[in-house]
Amino acid sequence: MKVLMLGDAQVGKTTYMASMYGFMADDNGFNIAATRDEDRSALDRLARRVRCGEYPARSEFRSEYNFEFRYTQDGERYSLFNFDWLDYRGGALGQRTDDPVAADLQRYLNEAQALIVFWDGSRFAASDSQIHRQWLRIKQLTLAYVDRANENNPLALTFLLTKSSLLPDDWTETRIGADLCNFANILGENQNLYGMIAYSEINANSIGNVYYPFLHSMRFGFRDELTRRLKSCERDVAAYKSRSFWGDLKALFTEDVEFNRAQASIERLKQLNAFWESTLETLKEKNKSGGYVLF
Ligand SMILES: Nc1nc2c(ncn2[C@@H]2O[C@H](COP(=O)(O)OP(=O)(O)O)[C@@H](O)[C@H]2O)c(=O)[nH]1
Ligand SMILES: [Mg+2]
Repeated sequence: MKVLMLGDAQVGKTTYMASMYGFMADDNGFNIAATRDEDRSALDRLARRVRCGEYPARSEFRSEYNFEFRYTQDGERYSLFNFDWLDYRGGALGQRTDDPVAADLQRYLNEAQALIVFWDGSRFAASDSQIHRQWLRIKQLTLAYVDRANENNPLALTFLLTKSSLLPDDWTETRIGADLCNFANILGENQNLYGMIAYSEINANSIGNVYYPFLHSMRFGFRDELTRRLKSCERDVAAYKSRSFWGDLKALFTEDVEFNRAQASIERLKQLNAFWESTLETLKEKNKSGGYVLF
């Protein structure tokens, strides 16, 4: 699966990703690991620095990462699936649609199962027309993504308001803020789109609200992978059950390793699904306590 971060240069995408990685790379419960060695050391360093309040240097890292999503309990790791995390540099946002970078973005918008739209919390007050154009462009790209949502392909969308310490109290009454709320209301009518508006402040004292946007972004990737695995195990069990009488008779006297393995896998997957469902439940509970709202 693919998760796409989209936002203008300097809105805080890399900072968010580093902080999210620092939080999620804890090898316990649901967690992630960078699959490439060079990414792992770079991200560890980046996460450590961000935790100390040091922000990433401009264009220090490349824009595509691959992570493994897994579950760890009592030191035992269960690998779930790999996913791409795309840090889409905002510089390309202003480019023309026939530009190769813009075409690349279009491809990402067509493939992602989760989109995180970054908006700088300090940019609500500004009446700058360039910022307004940027917002219109963001909306246009968001619509191109949302358009793909359907019954068989539900999508997750997050508007992440970064640098929330700089977010004006009356942001919902600003021109862009009011438009964002209105936009979310309209998008919320789409039953196949799962939306979130989240606020985040990352500095030396705060790792930011990084967990819930991440969880929200993973929901359909997880669901699809689990369904795929369960179906595969169930096919194995069905194949076992439909085999010949002689095969069954033989199985009575010998231990059928494969059958037992398939049954155990199904149990394990069901258990993981239950853990995941209860994790997603926490997303609903905290809905009203600040940090984010779902739409
Ligand atoms: N106050 C505050 N500043 C932030 C935060 N995140 C990023 N910044 C500032 O924004 C700059 C750009 O962040 P960066 O993550 O590199 O943005 P990117 O270009 O979207 O990847 C940083 O150098 C920080 O000065 C945040 O959560 N709070
Ligand atoms: Mg960056």
